[in-house]
Amino acid sequence: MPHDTDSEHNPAMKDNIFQQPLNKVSDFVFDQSVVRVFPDMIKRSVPGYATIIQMIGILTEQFAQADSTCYDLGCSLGAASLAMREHIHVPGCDIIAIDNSEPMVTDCRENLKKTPSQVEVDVRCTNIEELDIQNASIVVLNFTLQFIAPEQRQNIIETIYKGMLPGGLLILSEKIAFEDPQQEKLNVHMHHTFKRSNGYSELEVSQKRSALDNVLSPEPLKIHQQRIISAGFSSCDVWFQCFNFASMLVLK
Ligand code: GEK
Repeated sequence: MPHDTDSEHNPAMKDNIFQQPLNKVSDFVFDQSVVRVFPDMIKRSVPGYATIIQMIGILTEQFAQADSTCYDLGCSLGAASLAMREHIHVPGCDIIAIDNSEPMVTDCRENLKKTPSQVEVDVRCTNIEELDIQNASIVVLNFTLQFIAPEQRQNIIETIYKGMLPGGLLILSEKIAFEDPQQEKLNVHMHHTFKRSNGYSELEVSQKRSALDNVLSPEPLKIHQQRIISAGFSSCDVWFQCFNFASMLVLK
């Protein structure tokens, strides 16, 4: 009898990482146990994630330039790369996908192999703090910059700006903070309510929050916009927001 023991590549694997009470909650890492449940985790944790991925595809049709490269920085399992790949219809346009988690990169490569495409995707295991960007028509930072220490973020945004072609698009999606404490409290509460409505228990929500405390630093939209404009980009605005999750379209 065929028996499916290969749960590692089963996209339907449920995230129960924080289900049991832990004596000590360690800092969150993108290891094999996270990779295994990642599609379920991100769908149940980030409001609007599927919409954002779909729109990355739609935006790619508009912004991918012939003989250029599209970058997916912090690519995880390659959802944004897959969306871009499906919508690149210009000649000579390829994709570079980068993540510094080895298990993510391994499974990302497997995912990309599942569907044939003429568009080449080069998946690299690298730290985006050591970024080399060249000839880019599109750069995607889909919930990745939030994991970089705030003091390193300006440098990364400047490196991206320098490597982008005129008319290029940066898609920056982030968990955000609010300057108004009332808004901060309400939006964090609504996000947690969203997670509870997706089946996470109060314990799971609170243990995950502790695990991310030292690892994920949300900033207010104003800080992102100032950083982007001071790097040289000509325009930046929010095209999607749900509670404390937002995505910006940034034009060179
Ligand atoms: C998606 N964009 O599905 N260098 C490279 N990668 C990094 C670094 C770094 N310094 N720090 C973190 N990462 C994806 C979702 S998830 C978002 C992005 C989330 C990687 C990390 O290994 C992980 O795969 C990804 O950034 C963040 O559209 O889990 O909330």
